Amino acid sequence: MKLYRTQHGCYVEEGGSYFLIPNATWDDLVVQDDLEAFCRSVVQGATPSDAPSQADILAPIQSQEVWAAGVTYYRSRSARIEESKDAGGGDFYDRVYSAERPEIFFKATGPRVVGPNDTVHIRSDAKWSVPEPELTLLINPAGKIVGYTIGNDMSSRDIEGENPLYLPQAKMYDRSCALGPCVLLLSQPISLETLIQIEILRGGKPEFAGSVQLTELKRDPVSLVQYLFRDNSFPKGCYLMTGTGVVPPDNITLAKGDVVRITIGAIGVLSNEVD
Ligand code: DO4
Ligand code: MG
Repeated sequence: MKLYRTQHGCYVEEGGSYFLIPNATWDDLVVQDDLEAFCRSVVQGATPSDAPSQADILAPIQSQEVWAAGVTYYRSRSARIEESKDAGGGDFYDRVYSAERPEIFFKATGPRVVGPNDTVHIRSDAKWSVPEPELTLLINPAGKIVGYTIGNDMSSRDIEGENPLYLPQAKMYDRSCALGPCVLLLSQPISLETLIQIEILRGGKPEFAGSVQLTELKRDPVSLVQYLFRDNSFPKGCYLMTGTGVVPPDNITLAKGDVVRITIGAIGVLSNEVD
């Protein structure tokens, strides 16, 4: 089952049919004790609605905060060591990769997040910007993972590489985060065979393509959530991005007009133009 937030309300998709959920905001859904059971009750005996149009699909977020885990894949560890070596920051990334405590940082509020029909943004003071394709967890207020979406953790690598203390500026700015197109509701963990694929298209042609399988994720999503919820409460639930395992080669930087397409088979495709 998938959940969509649109201009005309929230929909459950089940077996290719769409069901409008009457009088429910996105926040109302995320705070359900058992969201999957609630959505099943919406579908049972209901008449399907027309499918929402692609143009009406919004980012699946309202009051939720977005947090992100970092250096959870070996590829991310190596790329950060390399980008920060002149600044003497490399050792931190190696240590956090194997430490018990993960790197978790605040990424975005709802208004800074874009959905599939909006543009992601490159900071005006950045010279080296990349997308980060990340499996993203939807977590309810009780700390349970209730679903999965696709995330793009837009990052300014030159700013982050200059000094690790600049991380918040490299990561958090308007339209630095894309989520969507929907949330896949799953009460069991998503398959480790899940493949995360990314393409950067320039003038319609592939400029970069890469992929990673979830088996490469060093941290268990449940343990990342437990760290996030230590002494932290989320009355409207939250999102946690689980880190990137794909980093483009160092000569690639995003440019205005590029299109970033991220695919996770069981969820869908998150496509955003860059501006
Ligand atoms: O430590 C810097 C950011 C790491 C990150 O965003 C990632 O690994 O995905
Ligand atoms: Mg990231």
